[in-house]
Formats: sequence, C-alpha cells, structure tokens
Amino acid sequence: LFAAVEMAPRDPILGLNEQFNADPNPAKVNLGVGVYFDENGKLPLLKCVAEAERAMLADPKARGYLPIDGIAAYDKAVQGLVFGADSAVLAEKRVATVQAIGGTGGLKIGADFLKRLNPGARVLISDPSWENHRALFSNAGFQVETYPYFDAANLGVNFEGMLAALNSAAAGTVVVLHACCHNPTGYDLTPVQWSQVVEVVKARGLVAFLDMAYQGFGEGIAEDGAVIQQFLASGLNFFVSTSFSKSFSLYGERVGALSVVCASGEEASRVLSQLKIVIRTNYSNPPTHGAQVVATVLSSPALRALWEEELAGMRLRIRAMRSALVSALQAAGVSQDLSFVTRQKGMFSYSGLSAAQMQRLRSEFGIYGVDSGRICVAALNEKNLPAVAAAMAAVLRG
Ligand code: PLP
Ligand code: TYF
Repeated sequence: LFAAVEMAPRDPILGLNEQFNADPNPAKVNLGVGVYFDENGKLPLLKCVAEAERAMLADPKARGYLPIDGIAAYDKAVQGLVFGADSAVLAEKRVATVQAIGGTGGLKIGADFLKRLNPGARVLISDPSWENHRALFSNAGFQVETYPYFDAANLGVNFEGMLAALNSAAAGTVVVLHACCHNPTGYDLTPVQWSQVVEVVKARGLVAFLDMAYQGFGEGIAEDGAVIQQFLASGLNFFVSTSFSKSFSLYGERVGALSVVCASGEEASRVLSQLKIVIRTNYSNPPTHGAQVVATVLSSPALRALWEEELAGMRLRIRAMRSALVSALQAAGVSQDLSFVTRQKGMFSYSGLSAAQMQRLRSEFGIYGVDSGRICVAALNEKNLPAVAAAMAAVLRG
C-alpha cells in the first residue's frame, strides 16, 4: 500500500529543531525557531497564565464538548483585542470569530472557507514569507504566488514592488499580509504605506488576509494592531488570523482564532455557519484549556494589566538584545553598518548572512539559525550573546 510513498522534506524551521536537539555541542544556541526565551534562556510561563490557571484549578469544571466555534467569552475577548472593544463593527455584529488551533489553524480555516467561496482565486504571499503560508494555501488547493517584499539593496521593504504587484493582481486575489513583525525579515510597513495598501486592495477588489502572530512584540498592542483600524475604516471585508502562541507564551496549547469582517450582521451569521462546517469536518470542535486561560486573562482587568506588563517585558528585552548584538558585533571588529538589526521589529532579524555562513555557524559553532539568514533575536540573552557575536563576526570575516 505504501510502497510508492515518498519521503517528504522536513519543515525548514522545525527540522532545524530536531538537528539542534541531536547536537552534542554543550555550547549550542538555538536561534532557529521563533520562540521567545527569557534572560535565563528558559521558555517563560507568564505569571498572568499561572494565575489564571490557579483560579481555574480552584474551581474545576467538567470538560464537555465546546461549541464548534469555541468558547464564547474567548471569541469575544479576541474581537476586543483585535478590533477594539468599542469598535462599531462589533456593536453591529459584523465580525464572525471562531476559536482556532493556533494561528496556523486560523489560517487553515480561512483558507478552506475561501476555497469554497472562490475556488479559482490566486493567493499572493510576501517574498519571502513564513514558509507555512505557501504550504498551507497550496494544500487548501490554491495557486500561490508572491508579491515583492524584501529589498536586499536598501535593507527594508520593496514597497514600490509590492504595490505594483498588488495593482496588477486580478480582482478576488487573496493577499496574505503580515499585520506586524514580518516573519522572516522584521521589516514592517509604515502607517502611510499601509494606507496605500488598503487603497489598492479596495480599488482592485482584492481580499486581504491579515496574519497577526506577534501582536505586542513590535511597538505595543495598539500600535501593532493599528493596521486593522485602517482596514476597518476603509469599509472593506477582510480576514484576520490571531495567534497567542507568542504573546501568551502558550505555544503548545495551540490558541488562536480567525475573524472575518463582513458587510452586515446577517452576512456575518451566514459566514459563521460556513466556518463552522469547515471546523466540523476537520476536527469537530476546539480544545478547552488554552482558550480558557486567555479568556480568563483578557476579561480580568488585573490579569490583563499583568499580561500587558509581561508582554512589554518581552518586547523590551528583545529590543535590548538587538542593540546588544549590534554593539557586540562592532566590538568584535565587524565594520559593516549593522544598524538595520535595531530597525527590525519582532522576534527575528534577517541578518544578511548567506546560507553558507549560516551553515558554518551551525557546524563550527553550534549556533542554529535558518539558512535564509534569519535568526531569532528573542532567543539571545546576556550569557549566549558573546559566543553568538564572536561566531557571527568570525563567519562575516570569512
Ligand atoms: N503566522 C506567522 C507569520 C507565524 O510566524 C506563525 C508562527 O508560529 C504562525 C502564523 C503560527 O502561529 P501558531 O504557532 O499559533 O500556529
Ligand atoms: O517561523 C517560526 O519560527 C515560527 C514557528 O511550521 C514555526 O513561526 C515555524 C515553522 C512551522 C510552525 C511554526
């Protein structure tokens, strides 16, 4: 039966984790996967999460099936966070939100729904993008192409190229946009550039799908979500996937959501009914624990304040590590202008190192980053930084 089954390639990022775990080098550092580690190199359990879990344990509940679209209080909390609790679209009940299995699950529900809605549409993702964007939309049956994004010459966004590609896209084309903290480059659009994107999406009749996996890791919760307000103000209908993997350090609980902004409350209930079919025929209904934790934190003023403080702590520590990396590289004799590292947002730095240099970092120094040159700055700390900077300086010297 399986004689003709071919070996599938490993995920380029998650595959690196396996390689890292198997490496006996005691000095190894994992800057591959996008995971935030604290100043001691440990995956944090946020205090707000631990407190919510204590409260949940103090009043234990039986675990029935959740509704297909998840915990109502969770979906409501997601909507408040993404669109703003006082947003008119929420008052008008124009948003269909479903709990999802991580941000990936939100993207997948949206992709499957879009495929039923408009089977012939093409999907555009940024060049480069999180690799799973391509895989996920391809597996949902779409032809996936790219729009220019990274400008290697100027170390930023090739905005002219991006806009030109969107301008020449056919009506109905789905455009996947990173709402903030672009993965892998770390370069985001400015508010003015976003307004131009919104205009083109509207003028050309494109379908925007905003992937928000790092809200709060760039400039702040509201700042990182500002693009959503621009899309709302345009009156467009659009998709937003949410992930709490990073912002709550709840990677393994798989907590995410999909929200679809519709033209009316009545339309939103029809859309919701279709999203529920997608969910029902995939995994029936979502799990309880992670979403209950997030709902508990977001709906308690004290826990929410604690979360915002802890999220700011992660954001500021990443920023401090960006500056520290630049200083350490300069101190190690690297003469190139590295200020771009501090201009990038979120967990990643597109370091500009070649695949060969990244491979040398791994084989000679036990420092694991992605071959594209992407390193996870959120995994740097005072202790591993000197070794990382020395190794990067060595491979940059050639
Ligand atoms: N979208 C982007 C851009 C990501 O980097 C990630 C990272 O994991 C995801 C979506 C998926 O999030 P989750 O782990 O919650 O599925
Ligand atoms: O880009 C990253 O490192 C994170 C984690 O298939 C991740 O988004 C990577 C690959 C993958 C799922 C999650």
